[in-house]
Amino acid sequence: MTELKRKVDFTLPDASVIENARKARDSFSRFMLNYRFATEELMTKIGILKTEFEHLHDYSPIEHVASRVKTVESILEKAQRRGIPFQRTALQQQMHDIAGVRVVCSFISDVYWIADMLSAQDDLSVLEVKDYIAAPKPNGYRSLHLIAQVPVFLSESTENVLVEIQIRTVAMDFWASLEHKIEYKFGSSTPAHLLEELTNAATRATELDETMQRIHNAAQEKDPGRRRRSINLEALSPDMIESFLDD
Ligand code: 0O2
Repeated sequence: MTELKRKVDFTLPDASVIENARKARDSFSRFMLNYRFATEELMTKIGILKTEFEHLHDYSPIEHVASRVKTVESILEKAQRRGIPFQRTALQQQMHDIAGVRVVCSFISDVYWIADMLSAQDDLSVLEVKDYIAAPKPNGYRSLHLIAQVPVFLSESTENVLVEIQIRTVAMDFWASLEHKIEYKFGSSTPAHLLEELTNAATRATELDETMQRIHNAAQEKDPGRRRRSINLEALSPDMIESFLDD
C-alpha cells in the first residue's frame, strides 16, 4: 500500500511538445497511407493484365500477386543501416521499397512480359531496373526488380509514390522465401554448409526454370492459336453475331 500511495514524480511535457508529437504522428500516418494507395493502384493494374492475358492465351502468366507496406520498425532499421535520415523527403527519395508488390509468374518469359507491359503504361514511370535474373546475387538470389513511380490522385493533390515491384518465377520465389527464413533465423552466423546448399539449390532452380521454359515454348509452337476461354457462340443467333460485328 505504501508503494501505491507514494507520490509519482514526473512533469507533464510542454503543450507544444504534445502538439508536435500529434502532428508528427498524423503526418507519418498520412505518409504511409500514400504507399498503401500506390500498392492498391498497382495491384489493380496487374489484376487487369492478368485477366486480359487469361482471355487471350491458354494459360495464366501470373500465379499470384502480393503487396506489403514496410512496418515502421523495418523502415527505422533500414534507415539506420543505410544512414538515411528519418525525414519524409529523405525516406521518399532514398528508400525505394517502403511499398512493395511481388508478382510470381510461371515462366521466365512472363517475368519480362509483365515488366514490359507495366513499363509501357503511360501513368507509370519505371525509374530503375535491377535484373537479378541476368545477374544473380552472389548467394543465388534471382528476381527482376523495378522501381516504379506511381501517381496517387488525392482530393487536393497528386503524389508520386515509389514502389518496388519484384517479378519472379515460382522457382525463384520458393528459393527466396526459404533463403529469407534462413537469413532471418541465423543472420550472419548461417552455417557454411547451409549457405552452400542454398547456392546449389539456386542453380537447380535456374535449371528447372530453363527446362520449364523450353517445354512451354515447344507447347506454344505446337498450338499457338489455342484459346483458354471460348465463347459459346451457339447462344447467339446469326443475326445477333452480325449486328455485333457491324457496330
Ligand atoms: P522484405 O522483407 O522483402 O521487405 P537492401 O534492401 O538494403 O538489401 P536494396 O538495394 O535497397 O537493398 O534493394 P534490393 O537489392 O533491390 O532488395 C530489396 C528487396 O529484395 C529485399 O527487401 C528482399 O525482398 C529482396 N531481396 C534482395 N536480396 C535478397 C536476397 O538475397 N534474398 C532474399 N530472400 N530476398 C532478397 P528486404 O527489405 O530485405 O525484405
